[in-house]
Amino acid sequence: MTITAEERYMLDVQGYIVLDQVLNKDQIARMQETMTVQGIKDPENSPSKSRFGNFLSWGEEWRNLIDHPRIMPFLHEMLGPKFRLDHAYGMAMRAGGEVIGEGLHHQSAMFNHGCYYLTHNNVMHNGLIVVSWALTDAIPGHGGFICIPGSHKGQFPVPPEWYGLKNNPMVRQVPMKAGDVLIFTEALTHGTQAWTNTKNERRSVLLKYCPLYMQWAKGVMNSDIEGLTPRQKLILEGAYVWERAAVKADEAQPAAK
Ligand SMILES: O=C(O)CCC(=O)C(=O)O
Repeated sequence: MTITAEERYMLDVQGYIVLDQVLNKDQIARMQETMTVQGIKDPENSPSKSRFGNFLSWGEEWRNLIDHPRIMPFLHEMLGPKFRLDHAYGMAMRAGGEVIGEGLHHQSAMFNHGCYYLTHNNVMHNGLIVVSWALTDAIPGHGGFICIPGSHKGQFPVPPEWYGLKNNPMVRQVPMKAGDVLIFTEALTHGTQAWTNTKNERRSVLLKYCPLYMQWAKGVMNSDIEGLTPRQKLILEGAYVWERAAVKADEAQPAAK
């Protein structure tokens, strides 16, 4: 299975795409419940402190985010058939929090630190991509993920007055419903806007993938987790090229309950 021409065009032009309703209501409710049981509630109010990890050991539903059938064609398209999960974290934010660094990061034309987006011969090449699963709605005005659409291809530096969030006409908040998935290239100028919804937290889970030869994070992720499938274990391997196996796209996962 491949992505459609429309999906490819959107990704290339915007640097991101939102896939509607990939998780169903029951899955979201169960995942919310797990988060609460794991103590992820009333998060501290700053983007760095509101992050949480280790959720791949929270059960099958969480492990299956790694190679969910809806995202597999995007991983193949954006990273090629040999890719790896580099790091992952969740975000739980309450209204009234601060946003560190005014919320935007990554400049135009970055090719250092593994953060890049290129196309060559009709193929996309990315240093790092993000698959962000929304477990709560982020409606317009409520904050959450923001970006300058198309900036992953920018060649001129972002003007300093447009590298922050105040009165920035270039920045868009990307609205999402619980169950939607946002996929973006890390080369996009993007960030987090303070959460303003007082009724519920922002809950998102972000999985970040690299091509086979690259490692972004300091360490390799723990793959010693009970229940991981052989394909999931392969995706969790460290960076290397020689004799690395391709990640098969056509293996089914157990059907969602
Ligand atoms: O989803 C967000 O709030 C932005 C996350 C982010 O900045 C990142 O993935 O680098």
